[in-house]
Amino acid sequence: MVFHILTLFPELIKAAALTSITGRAVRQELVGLDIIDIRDFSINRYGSVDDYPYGGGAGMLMMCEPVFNAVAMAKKRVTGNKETRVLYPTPQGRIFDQSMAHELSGEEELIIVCGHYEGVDERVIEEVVTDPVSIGDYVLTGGELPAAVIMDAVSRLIPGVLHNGSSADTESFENGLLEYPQYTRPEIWHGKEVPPVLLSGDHGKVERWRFHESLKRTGERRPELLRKWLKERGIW
Ligand code: 4GS
Repeated sequence: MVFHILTLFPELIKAAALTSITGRAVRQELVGLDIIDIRDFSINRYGSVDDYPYGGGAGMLMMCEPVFNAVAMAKKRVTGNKETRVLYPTPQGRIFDQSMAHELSGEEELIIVCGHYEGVDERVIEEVVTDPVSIGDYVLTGGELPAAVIMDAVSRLIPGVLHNGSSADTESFENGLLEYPQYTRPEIWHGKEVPPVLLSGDHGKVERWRFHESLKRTGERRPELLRKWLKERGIW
């Protein structure tokens, strides 16, 4: 997987993507990271990439031409002549979730355009963006953190990125349920005991307990997820 990230804040993308497991994946070349600084595509001598919105109002908008030319550069760097999806983080996009992470992990390369300020001129969005995507219903300062979220969630689904083989698919959402609680040493901490079943050595019993805890948690904390899970199995 190669991510082409278009941004005015390359340092923010580097800090997020080159740390921890995603950083190791980049160093091992399981994931490619191509950061394109939109400022390099300014079309005036002042190096500006933003301008005032027509019709007035607060803040600045990113101009068409630098964004368009930065996307053209990213497309030139895509290996072969593939149709590459161009993601644009925005609260107006499709809500990003684990199933979308799986869908995107099947792509060979992805381009993510990070808007900053109040956003990007609508005309260039219409022309280049294939997938407006939202990481949730709140307003951020830029698309860099959403891009980092998407890269993180997608990268850990790429074979070899997680060393402990199966850990990606036992976690929350992979089975449509929240994850069961987990414990490590010591056996008693602040007077609280680790659930004895986990010390029993009976794997079948442990599995059943974890499944029961997953169902209980999902019902308590995310009842809509539990309903969906039950419906998919014809139980609701
Ligand atoms: C989100 C979000 C977001 C919106 C970017 C205002 C700068 C900002 N992007 N999910 N302009 N939530 N974007 O808040 O994806």
